[in-house]
Amino acid sequence: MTFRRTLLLSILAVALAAGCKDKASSAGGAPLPPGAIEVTADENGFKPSSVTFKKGAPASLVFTRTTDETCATEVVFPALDVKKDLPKGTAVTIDIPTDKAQKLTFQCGMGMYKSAVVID
Ligand SMILES: [Cu+2]
Repeated sequence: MTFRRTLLLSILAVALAAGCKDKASSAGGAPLPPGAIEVTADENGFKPSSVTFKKGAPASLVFTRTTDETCATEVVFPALDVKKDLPKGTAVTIDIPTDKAQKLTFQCGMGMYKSAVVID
């Protein structure tokens, strides 16, 4: 009884560890395209709250929402007329135009969390 229980627990532990490893490699293992910057949406808003891209270079933001405790379930770029849902745990890529120097903002659906994208 005790032995079987120990065995079961160790099998479970191995399975969990393997599961974690798989998750980490699929999430962190995918290489970001050139010019991509990761942005996290959590209970404090967007992180980083300000990013800078070089004019003329490829640029994109890869958003991942990490919690349900946030209003940032979508991201809005008013100047680009872009609005995208941010499903929890799913990377959402938004291409940033860098043809001219400018400052863009992105924000949550209600405009509470605001962040800046500077192209220069
Ligand atoms: Cu909000």
